[in-house]
Amino acid sequence: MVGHLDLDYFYAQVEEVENPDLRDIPVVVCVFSGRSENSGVVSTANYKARGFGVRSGIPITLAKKRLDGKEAKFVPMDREKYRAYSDQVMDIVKDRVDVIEQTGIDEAFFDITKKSGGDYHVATEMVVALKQKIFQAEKLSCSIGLASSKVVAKLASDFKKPDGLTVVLPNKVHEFMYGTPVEKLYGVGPKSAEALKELGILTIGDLARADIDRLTSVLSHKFSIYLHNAANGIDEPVTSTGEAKQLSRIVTLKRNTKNMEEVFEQLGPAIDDLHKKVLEKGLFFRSISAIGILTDLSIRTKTKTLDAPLSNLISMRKIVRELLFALVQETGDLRRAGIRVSEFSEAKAQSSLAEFLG
Ligand code: DGT
Ligand code: CA
Repeated sequence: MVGHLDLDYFYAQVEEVENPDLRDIPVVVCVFSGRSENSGVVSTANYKARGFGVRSGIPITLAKKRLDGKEAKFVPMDREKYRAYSDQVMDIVKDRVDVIEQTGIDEAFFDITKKSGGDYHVATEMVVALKQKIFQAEKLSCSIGLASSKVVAKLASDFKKPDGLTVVLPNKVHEFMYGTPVEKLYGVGPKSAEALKELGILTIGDLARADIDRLTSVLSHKFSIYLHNAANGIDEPVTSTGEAKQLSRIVTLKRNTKNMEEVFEQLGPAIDDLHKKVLEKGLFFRSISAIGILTDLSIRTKTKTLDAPLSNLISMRKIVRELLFALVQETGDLRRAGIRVSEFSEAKAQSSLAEFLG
């Protein structure tokens, strides 16, 4: 019982969450190269903007042309911010599945065979609840595919977007996959699609029925076997990508400022929240950072590495305060501020170390 979760128009959706006025207009997340005012490419866009032909990878100038005369918003990409949302979503998923394998900032496979008892009805209900939880906690929608293997789940999550849920029962796998163009299959890039086309293989069904020897005439043996299995809905199991290596929280300040007290006060709830998370997970951390995002959206951090792992709130607040103090000495006004902890160790191992140290 495998799921694939993909957050919808992720970067643009985060921008909508932070500024709900954007929900009704085209939103374009841009990677400005800085060479001239509009040079750079589109990272992603919301569905309103996609309706006007705005896509990932097109030049910003072209996107502006396509949205000419429309009330649209062009925002600079802010990966640190998207990372914080992603961490929070993945945390929610982790708590509700057996194993999670994160494959990108906005997507992950998960296995819920044990938690659902292998029953598709139960699993479907669990996935519905998961989508609701993510929406309630982060205001983000996602699309999920549920199936018997990763390749099928991945195709299923892509089947209905945004806010989709597609369940492919084991006896429907062939029907679901066979008519789909082969380039939609996980792992098939434009080059291999071209090679397969030479053999007359256009759909996943063609690939599933093809002789492996024919495939090895244009592709490597290993890849041929992978593809043939994948086309038949067979894939590797979900392998854990492990616990998060860092946890962070970022807040947007009420106004741009470098006043230390003002920033620290607004950061307070985020520190409390992060501390709660650290406790829940039973973790200790050795590295702690204050993050400042300036008005030009550049990011500055100050990090402290501790001699001994820590998890207590008072120390956390004190250190963040020190780091923040050092940070604002070197910057202009901050627009957003945050905190990050990393280099985790588990509480249990640490308590014995603490005992040892007396
Ligand atoms: P969707 O189709 O609703 O899942 O839309 P996205 O925007 O989530 O698209 P996806 O899942 O392919 O990519 C996840 C994020 O990765 C996306 O929000 C922005 C970023 N991204 C995707 N393609 C590009 C690209 O060509 N350039 C850059 N800079 N970023 C990209
Ligand atoms: Ca996505």
